[in-house]
Amino acid sequence: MRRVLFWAMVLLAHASAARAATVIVNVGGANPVFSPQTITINAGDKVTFVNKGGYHNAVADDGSFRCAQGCDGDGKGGSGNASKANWTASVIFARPGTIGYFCEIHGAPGTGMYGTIVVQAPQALVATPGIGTSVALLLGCLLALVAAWRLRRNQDTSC
Ligand SMILES: [Cu+2]
Repeated sequence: MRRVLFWAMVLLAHASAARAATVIVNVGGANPVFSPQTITINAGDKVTFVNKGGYHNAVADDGSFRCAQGCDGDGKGGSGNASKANWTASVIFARPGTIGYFCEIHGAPGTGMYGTIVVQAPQALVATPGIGTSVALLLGCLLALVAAWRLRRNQDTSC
C-alpha cells in the first residue's frame, strides 16, 4: 500500500512539474544576439538568460525586468547593469502577453540585440500532453489498485 502511495505521489509531482518549465536564452557569444531570439512559453515558466560572452544585459522594453548579474530589485543585491561576466539571470513570467527586451549596449527595443518572449495563457489540463499522460497513468494506477484491493484485501499491492 505504501508503494502505491509513493508512486501516486511521484506521478502527481511529475504532473505539477510539467506545468512550469525553464527555458534558456543564450546571450551573446560569437555574435551580439539573443538566441533563440523569439521564444514561446507558458505563463508561470521561467526564462534563464545565460551570458555566453560579451558585454551584455537583458532589459524589458516595458521596464518590467533589467538583468545581468541578477536583476535590479531582486532583493539579493543583483544588478541589471551590463556585464561581461559569465552571468545567468532568471525571470518568471506569470502573466500572458508579449514582452520585448534588448541589450542596452548592443540594441534598443525591437532593433539590434533584442528578443521577444511570447507568454501563453495557462493551458487546460487535458490540453497539455505531459499532464494528460500523467493523469492517465495515475487513473490507470488507481483503477489497478482498486481491482487488486478487491481481489486480495489483505495483501500489499503495487502498480
Ligand atoms: Cu549586448
